[in-house]
Amino acid sequence: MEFHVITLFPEMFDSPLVGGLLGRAVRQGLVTVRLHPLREHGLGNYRQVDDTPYGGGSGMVMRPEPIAAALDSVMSERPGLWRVLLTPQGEVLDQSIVRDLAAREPGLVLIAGRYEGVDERVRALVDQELSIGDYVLSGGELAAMVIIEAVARLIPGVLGNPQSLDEESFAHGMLEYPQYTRPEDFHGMRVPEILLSGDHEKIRAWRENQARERTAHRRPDLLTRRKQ
Ligand code: 9D3
Repeated sequence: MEFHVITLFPEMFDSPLVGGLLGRAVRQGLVTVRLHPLREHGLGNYRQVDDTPYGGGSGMVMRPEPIAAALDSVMSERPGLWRVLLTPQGEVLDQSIVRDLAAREPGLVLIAGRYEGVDERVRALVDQELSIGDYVLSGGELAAMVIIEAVARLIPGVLGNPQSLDEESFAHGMLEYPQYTRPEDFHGMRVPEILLSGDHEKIRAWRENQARERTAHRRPDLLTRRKQ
Protein backbone atom coordinates (compact mmCIF):
# COMPACT_ATOMS: atom_id res chain seq x y z
CA MET A 1 0.00 0.00 0.00
CA GLU A 2 1.17 3.51 -0.84
CA PHE A 3 0.92 6.59 1.35
CA HIS A 4 1.52 9.94 -0.32
CA VAL A 5 1.74 13.01 1.88
CA ILE A 6 1.43 16.58 0.66
CA THR A 7 3.15 18.76 3.24
CA LEU A 8 5.19 21.92 3.85
CA PHE A 9 7.36 19.96 6.31
CA PRO A 10 8.49 16.69 4.69
CA GLU A 11 11.48 16.47 7.15
CA MET A 12 9.02 15.79 9.98
CA PHE A 13 8.47 12.31 8.52
CA ASP A 14 12.12 11.21 8.48
CA SER A 15 12.62 9.47 11.83
CA PRO A 16 9.15 7.93 12.36
CA LEU A 17 9.54 6.08 9.06
CA VAL A 18 12.97 4.67 9.83
CA GLY A 19 12.43 2.95 13.17
CA GLY A 20 10.10 0.29 14.47
CA LEU A 21 7.36 -1.64 12.76
CA LEU A 22 6.81 0.96 10.06
CA GLY A 23 10.50 1.22 9.15
CA ARG A 24 10.70 -2.53 8.68
CA ALA A 25 7.54 -2.55 6.56
CA VAL A 26 8.98 0.22 4.36
CA ARG A 27 12.27 -1.66 3.95
CA GLN A 28 10.38 -4.87 3.09
CA GLY A 29 8.43 -2.98 0.44
CA LEU A 30 5.06 -3.73 2.07
CA VAL A 31 4.50 -0.03 2.58
CA THR A 32 5.63 2.90 0.43
CA VAL A 33 5.64 6.42 1.82
CA ARG A 34 6.25 9.31 -0.57
CA LEU A 35 6.48 12.90 0.52
CA HIS A 36 5.41 15.68 -1.80
CA PRO A 37 6.75 19.08 -0.69
CA LEU A 38 3.95 21.60 -1.14
CA ARG A 39 6.46 24.45 -1.45
CA GLU A 40 7.44 23.13 -4.89
CA HIS A 41 3.96 24.08 -6.07
CA GLY A 42 3.99 27.50 -4.40
CA LEU A 43 3.11 30.62 -6.39
CA GLY A 44 5.60 33.15 -7.75
CA ASN A 45 9.27 33.70 -6.97
CA TYR A 46 8.55 33.35 -3.24
CA ARG A 47 6.70 30.05 -3.74
CA GLN A 48 3.78 31.41 -1.76
CA VAL A 49 1.34 28.86 -0.35
CA ASP A 50 -0.77 31.02 1.98
CA ASP A 51 -2.54 34.36 2.03
CA THR A 52 -4.68 36.61 4.24
CA PRO A 53 -8.31 35.59 4.75
CA TYR A 54 -11.07 37.30 2.75
CA GLY A 55 -13.36 39.11 5.15
CA GLY A 56 -10.49 39.74 7.56
CA GLY A 57 -9.39 37.92 10.66
CA SER A 58 -6.12 36.81 12.16
CA GLY A 59 -3.60 34.43 10.68
CA MET A 60 -3.13 33.06 7.22
CA VAL A 61 -5.09 30.58 5.11
CA MET A 62 -3.61 28.09 2.65
CA ARG A 63 -4.34 28.99 -0.95
CA PRO A 64 -6.06 26.30 -3.02
CA GLU A 65 -3.86 26.39 -6.16
CA PRO A 66 -0.65 24.87 -4.71
CA ILE A 67 -2.66 22.07 -3.08
CA ALA A 68 -4.56 21.45 -6.32
CA ALA A 69 -1.30 21.37 -8.31
CA ALA A 70 0.33 18.94 -5.85
CA LEU A 71 -2.76 16.71 -5.92
CA ASP A 72 -2.89 16.76 -9.74
CA SER A 73 0.76 15.77 -9.88
CA VAL A 74 0.31 12.86 -7.44
CA MET A 75 -2.95 11.65 -9.02
CA SER A 76 -1.58 11.71 -12.56
CA GLU A 77 1.30 9.54 -11.45
CA ARG A 78 -0.92 7.21 -9.40
CA PRO A 79 -4.60 7.19 -10.41
CA GLY A 80 -7.05 5.74 -7.92
CA LEU A 81 -5.49 7.02 -4.70
CA TRP A 82 -8.02 7.94 -2.00
CA ARG A 83 -7.67 11.65 -1.18
CA VAL A 84 -7.82 12.62 2.48
CA LEU A 85 -7.69 16.15 3.90
CA LEU A 86 -6.48 16.32 7.49
CA THR A 87 -8.47 18.95 9.32
CA PRO A 88 -9.94 19.58 12.78
CA GLN A 89 -13.33 19.77 11.01
CA GLY A 90 -13.08 16.19 9.73
CA GLU A 91 -14.73 12.99 10.86
CA VAL A 92 -12.91 11.74 13.99
CA LEU A 93 -10.69 8.76 13.25
CA ASP A 94 -11.48 5.43 14.91
CA GLN A 95 -10.53 1.80 14.24
CA SER A 96 -13.45 1.21 11.87
CA ILE A 97 -12.35 4.17 9.71
CA VAL A 98 -8.77 2.83 9.87
CA ARG A 99 -10.04 -0.52 8.53
CA ASP A 100 -11.88 1.22 5.68
CA LEU A 101 -8.73 3.19 4.80
CA ALA A 102 -6.66 0.00 4.72
CA ALA A 103 -8.96 -1.31 1.97
CA ARG A 104 -8.39 1.73 -0.27
CA GLU A 105 -5.92 0.27 -2.74
CA PRO A 106 -3.61 1.42 -4.26
CA GLY A 107 -3.37 3.75 -1.27
CA LEU A 108 -3.93 7.20 0.20
CA VAL A 109 -2.94 10.79 -0.44
CA LEU A 110 -2.89 12.66 2.86
CA ILE A 111 -2.97 16.46 2.72
CA ALA A 112 -1.46 18.06 5.80
CA GLY A 113 -2.38 21.69 6.29
CA ARG A 114 -0.65 24.43 8.29
CA TYR A 115 -1.57 27.99 9.38
CA GLU A 116 -5.17 28.71 10.43
CA GLY A 117 -6.59 26.35 7.85
CA VAL A 118 -7.06 25.70 4.16
CA ASP A 119 -9.27 27.53 1.68
CA GLU A 120 -12.78 26.04 1.82
CA ARG A 121 -12.65 25.13 -1.89
CA VAL A 122 -9.99 22.48 -1.23
CA ARG A 123 -12.77 20.34 0.28
CA ALA A 124 -14.16 19.82 -3.23
CA LEU A 125 -10.87 18.19 -4.28
CA VAL A 126 -10.83 15.37 -1.70
CA ASP A 127 -12.75 12.17 -0.94
CA GLN A 128 -12.72 12.40 2.85
CA GLU A 129 -11.86 14.82 5.66
CA LEU A 130 -10.37 13.39 8.85
CA SER A 131 -9.43 14.65 12.30
CA ILE A 132 -7.54 12.51 14.81
CA GLY A 133 -9.33 13.91 17.86
CA ASP A 134 -10.58 16.94 19.68
CA TYR A 135 -7.36 18.73 20.57
CA VAL A 136 -5.38 21.39 18.71
CA LEU A 137 -2.32 20.47 16.68
CA SER A 138 -0.17 22.91 14.73
CA GLY A 139 -0.80 21.16 11.44
CA GLY A 140 -1.80 17.91 9.81
CA GLU A 141 1.62 16.21 9.76
CA LEU A 142 1.35 14.33 13.05
CA ALA A 143 -2.21 13.35 12.12
CA ALA A 144 -0.88 11.94 8.83
CA MET A 145 1.72 9.88 10.72
CA VAL A 146 -0.93 8.55 13.10
CA ILE A 147 -3.03 7.44 10.14
CA ILE A 148 -0.07 5.87 8.33
CA GLU A 149 0.90 3.88 11.43
CA ALA A 150 -2.65 2.74 12.25
CA VAL A 151 -3.40 1.71 8.64
CA ALA A 152 -0.02 0.13 7.90
CA ARG A 153 -0.26 -2.29 10.80
CA LEU A 154 -3.40 -3.79 9.23
CA ILE A 155 -1.53 -4.65 6.03
CA PRO A 156 -0.77 -8.38 5.89
CA GLY A 157 2.87 -9.03 6.81
CA VAL A 158 3.48 -5.69 8.56
CA LEU A 159 2.72 -7.08 12.00
CA GLY A 160 4.98 -9.91 13.08
CA ASN A 161 2.17 -11.88 14.66
CA PRO A 162 -1.15 -11.81 12.75
CA GLN A 163 -3.01 -13.26 15.76
CA SER A 164 -2.42 -10.07 17.75
CA LEU A 165 -4.57 -8.23 15.18
CA ASP A 166 -7.94 -9.76 16.07
CA GLU A 167 -7.11 -10.14 19.74
CA GLU A 168 -6.75 -6.39 20.02
CA SER A 169 -9.06 -4.57 22.34
CA PHE A 170 -10.42 -2.11 19.80
CA ALA A 171 -11.20 -4.97 17.45
CA HIS A 172 -13.65 -6.11 20.16
CA GLY A 173 -14.70 -2.60 21.08
CA MET A 174 -13.44 -3.02 24.65
CA LEU A 175 -10.39 -2.04 26.64
CA GLU A 176 -7.65 -4.58 27.30
CA TYR A 177 -7.64 -6.75 30.43
CA PRO A 178 -4.85 -6.11 32.99
CA GLN A 179 -1.54 -7.69 32.03
CA TYR A 180 1.30 -8.87 34.24
CA THR A 181 4.77 -10.27 33.80
CA ARG A 182 7.58 -11.02 36.25
CA PRO A 183 8.15 -10.46 39.12
CA GLU A 184 5.26 -12.04 41.07
CA ASP A 185 5.70 -9.38 43.75
CA PHE A 186 6.59 -5.83 42.74
CA HIS A 187 6.78 -3.32 45.62
CA GLY A 188 4.22 -5.43 47.52
CA MET A 189 1.81 -5.53 44.56
CA ARG A 190 1.16 -9.18 43.75
CA VAL A 191 0.14 -10.75 40.47
CA PRO A 192 -3.49 -11.96 40.82
CA GLU A 193 -3.42 -15.56 42.08
CA ILE A 194 -5.69 -16.79 39.28
CA LEU A 195 -3.05 -15.96 36.63
CA LEU A 196 -0.62 -18.29 38.41
CA SER A 197 -3.22 -21.08 38.73
CA GLY A 198 -2.77 -22.63 35.29
CA ASP A 199 -6.58 -22.95 34.96
CA HIS A 200 -6.97 -21.56 31.45
CA GLU A 201 -10.77 -21.48 31.42
CA LYS A 202 -10.86 -19.53 34.69
CA ILE A 203 -8.18 -17.19 33.40
CA ARG A 204 -10.12 -16.54 30.20
CA ALA A 205 -13.31 -15.76 32.17
CA TRP A 206 -11.40 -13.50 34.62
CA ARG A 207 -9.83 -11.54 31.78
CA GLU A 208 -13.15 -11.09 29.99
CA ASN A 209 -14.75 -9.85 33.19
CA GLN A 210 -11.86 -7.47 33.92
CA ALA A 211 -12.05 -6.06 30.39
CA ARG A 212 -15.80 -5.52 30.72
CA GLU A 213 -15.57 -3.86 34.17
CA ARG A 214 -12.68 -1.67 33.13
CA THR A 215 -14.47 -0.60 29.94
CA ALA A 216 -17.71 0.15 31.83
CA HIS A 217 -15.80 2.26 34.34
CA ARG A 218 -13.33 4.10 32.09
CA ARG A 219 -14.93 4.09 28.65
CA PRO A 220 -18.70 3.52 28.91
CA ASP A 221 -18.99 5.10 25.44
CA LEU A 222 -17.31 2.00 23.98
CA LEU A 223 -19.99 -0.34 25.38
CA THR A 224 -22.91 1.72 24.07
CA ARG A 225 -21.62 2.05 20.50
CA ARG A 226 -19.96 -1.27 19.75
CA LYS A 227 -20.09 -1.15 15.96
CA GLN A 228 -16.53 -2.49 15.69
C1 9D3 B 1 -5.71 28.03 16.52
C2 9D3 B 1 -6.49 27.85 15.30
N1 9D3 B 1 -7.74 27.12 15.55
C3 9D3 B 1 -8.81 28.02 15.89
C4 9D3 B 1 -9.59 27.47 17.04
C5 9D3 B 1 -8.13 26.39 14.34
C6 9D3 B 1 -7.10 25.42 13.92
C7 9D3 B 1 -6.57 25.49 12.65
C8 9D3 B 1 -5.61 24.58 12.25
C9 9D3 B 1 -6.68 24.41 14.76
C10 9D3 B 1 -5.72 23.50 14.35
C11 9D3 B 1 -5.18 23.60 13.10
C12 9D3 B 1 -4.15 22.62 12.65
N2 9D3 B 1 -4.62 21.24 12.87
C13 9D3 B 1 -4.71 20.36 11.89
O1 9D3 B 1 -4.39 20.69 10.76
C14 9D3 B 1 -5.24 19.05 12.16
C15 9D3 B 1 -5.74 18.46 13.36
C16 9D3 B 1 -5.85 18.96 14.70
O2 9D3 B 1 -5.48 20.10 15.06
N3 9D3 B 1 -6.40 18.14 15.64
C17 9D3 B 1 -6.80 16.88 15.37
N4 9D3 B 1 -6.73 16.37 14.14
C18 9D3 B 1 -6.19 17.17 13.16
S1 9D3 B 1 -6.01 16.71 11.57
C19 9D3 B 1 -5.36 18.15 11.13
